[in-house]
Amino acid sequence: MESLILGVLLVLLITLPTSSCSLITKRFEFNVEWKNVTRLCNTVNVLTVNGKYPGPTITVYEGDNVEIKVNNRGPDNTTIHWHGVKQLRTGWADGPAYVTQCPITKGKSYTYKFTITGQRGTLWWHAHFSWQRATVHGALIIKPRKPYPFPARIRAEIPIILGEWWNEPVQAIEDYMKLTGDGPNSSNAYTINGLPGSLYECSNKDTFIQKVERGQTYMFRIINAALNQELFFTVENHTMTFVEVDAAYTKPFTTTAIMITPGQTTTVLLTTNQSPDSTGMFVMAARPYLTSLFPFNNSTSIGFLQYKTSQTAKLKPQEASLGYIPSSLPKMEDTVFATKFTDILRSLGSTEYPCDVPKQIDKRVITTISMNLQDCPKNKTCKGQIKPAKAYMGRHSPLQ
Ligand SMILES: [Cu+2]
Repeated sequence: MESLILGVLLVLLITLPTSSCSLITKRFEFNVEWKNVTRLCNTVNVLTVNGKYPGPTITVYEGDNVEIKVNNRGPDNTTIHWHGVKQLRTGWADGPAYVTQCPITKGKSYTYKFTITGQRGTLWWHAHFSWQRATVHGALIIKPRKPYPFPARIRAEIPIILGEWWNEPVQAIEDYMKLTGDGPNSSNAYTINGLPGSLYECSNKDTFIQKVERGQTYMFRIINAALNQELFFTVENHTMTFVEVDAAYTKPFTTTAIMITPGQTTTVLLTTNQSPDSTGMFVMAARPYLTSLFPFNNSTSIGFLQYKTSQTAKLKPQEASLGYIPSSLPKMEDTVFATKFTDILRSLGSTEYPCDVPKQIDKRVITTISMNLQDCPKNKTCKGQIKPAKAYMGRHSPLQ
């Protein structure tokens, strides 16, 4: 009898789901397809997901199973990478072409299946073939199953995707780079949610405006989808409280601006506690952090936070603060700010969300990364603006 009860218990244990194993499967469908998009008075046929630039936001809960069917309706190979998802026991669903999978060829489909385990916060997805990610990207938001570890009544969640825009197909830039050995051409504009903002030519109507109510706290889910640049981001007269990076909670800290690296994602809280003027507008702005000899785009993308007031409904973006860059936006070469900001970043490290890094060090490894310029080889024509650049990574492992 005892063995029968034990046997029944064993069967139940094997068949019942555990708390970490979700029965919920969220399904999405992505059509990778061309779409004409006009920015800076230039119309470019860009690759998109479901005709959207930036692409659709995926929202799931921690523990969910996720299935995304990707249909390749473009002419080239493609894959989608779920940036930052740990992919425990589903490495083949990660997405980098030729690394974890063969690319999805023209006209074919592939369904990515994975489970979100032990992560919550802001991540993103992007194409992982060639330079397609310049326009094929979007937010991947993981809602927590438990309450947030910070006190907040969130009025709304707002994805802020920082990106770059080129006035020509990115494939042409990549091809030219390969042909010449030169660095890639700079982008023509930075963007906030796909819009360059009114500081750029032809862009008054292509300016991101987020309507908010006064006296509320908003959760900004910020993603740096730029291909090459670290970016500063600020909102005029407001502070932001940093609470999470790359889907891991941080010790909260309050700042007037943030720095975010390409591929990085973060969540900040912003309270609308200012007294707006009659326009209701506050400028949000992004510009690169860069100290480089190479040619690059050092312009600024702006958008607006617009408080809902009785007068603001009729205002157009070009009527408010046109051409204004908030003083809280760090200057392009502000290494002091960038360093200070990075130094403050700490994981939450609470009992509930511990920072489990190995503390016993067996071997120390020093890695150096450098970039050099190489003269054009004899009897060859180098067309680049600069000498071809070569990146090196060396490793030196001293004895214990
Ligand atoms: Cu990525």
